[in-house]
Amino acid sequence: MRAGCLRFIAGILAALLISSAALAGPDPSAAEYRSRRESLMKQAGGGVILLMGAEKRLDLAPFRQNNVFFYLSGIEEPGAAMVLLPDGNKHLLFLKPTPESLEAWEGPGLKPGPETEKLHLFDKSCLYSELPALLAEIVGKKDPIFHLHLAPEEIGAAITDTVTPIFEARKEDMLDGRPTREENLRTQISLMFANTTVKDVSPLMNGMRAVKSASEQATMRKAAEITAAGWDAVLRAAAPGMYEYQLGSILGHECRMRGGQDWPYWPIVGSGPNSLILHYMKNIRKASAGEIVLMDAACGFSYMSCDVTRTFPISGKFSEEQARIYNDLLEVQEALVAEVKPGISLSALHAKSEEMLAKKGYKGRTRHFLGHYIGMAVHDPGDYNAPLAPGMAITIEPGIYIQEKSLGIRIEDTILVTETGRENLTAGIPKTIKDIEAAMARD
Ligand SMILES: [Mn+2]
Repeated sequence: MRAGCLRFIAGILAALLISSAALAGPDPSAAEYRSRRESLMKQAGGGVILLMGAEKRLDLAPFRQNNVFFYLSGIEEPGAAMVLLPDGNKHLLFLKPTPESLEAWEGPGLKPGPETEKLHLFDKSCLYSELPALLAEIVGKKDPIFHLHLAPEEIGAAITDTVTPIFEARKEDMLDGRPTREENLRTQISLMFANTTVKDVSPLMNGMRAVKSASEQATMRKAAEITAAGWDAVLRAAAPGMYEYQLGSILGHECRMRGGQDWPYWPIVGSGPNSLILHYMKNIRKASAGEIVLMDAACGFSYMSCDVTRTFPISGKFSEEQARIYNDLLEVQEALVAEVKPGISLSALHAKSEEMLAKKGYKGRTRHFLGHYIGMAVHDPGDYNAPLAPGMAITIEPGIYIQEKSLGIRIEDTILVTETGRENLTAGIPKTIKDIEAAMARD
């Protein structure tokens, strides 16, 4: 195996390789993953791109690939790495096959070889243990520019917004001080190769992920569709005396029954005073008659997220006061959704939201920004001041929070920006008082 990989690298250096255009894989999505890698290489403009997949999990839960590695390969295998060589357009995959002693427990896993290369449209696959020696071969005689992904990897429900401050605090802790996995890789590469320039591909990756391809849009629609089925079950089942976790569990069950495997974020199910806690995730309280439930919960599908909030009366009927405030918010939310189109920014939409809510008497009652980008991560990275473009996806989620009334209301939809305006992916989930009450009245 080692000799084969080294010979392959020698071939690259001599520029004697066959064109990759002749390759054809049996998995149609493999071609899209390959073209994403090619696009990244083009944007990087030379040098070696080295990207690490997620490591084997420490718990007994199914493996989940990090978003960037999945975006570029579709491969779900612990401990994989890829090396992309823009000069010559060569894609190398490195794998840590399951040891034979563990195959009976974990299954065979993905092994290096022609089958894997054909399936995933890589030019060569090798053992991960060969990677350091191969890098030395590649870099030894060439311009040592390395492109690494230096932003912390996102896995599952992890989002950069929340992960970054956790890692910062860890670095500042005198009893800890650990660098991130990415910073550590940068250090290791700098120790292995003298005079190395390291560049960060995170901004390029963020830019690519921001605009959803047709297949990504279809996956987001699917996530929204199963989310809607879950919400239908939640609204039918909701009744006084239910625990918050039971409402979340119903949504989760309906999603799993339809092939959604992971939460894009843990459900937030706040009844009564808990409706005021923006990221309340304990979900342990019993909802009592007359109370509002703010439920921010949705399904993921195949590494794409959905994000929905609905606020409903646990008894099935809004009180007069709840209805008045709810309708004020709904009017603003619907007006803002109608404003979504290419050219406008999330910041501009947020300013409009604050202005409209202030006019209705809710100045100081909003607690958060209007929305965020969404995609593989529920909060996809992106610039809130940049104009929206077709193919981008965002949430619109204004909220009103009145502490002294123990009342929090938020209404949130996942919106795809189109050429001419928007497609509200979650429009099918009841949102008007009439529709919510009708959905809750059914058996
Ligand atoms: Mn959201």
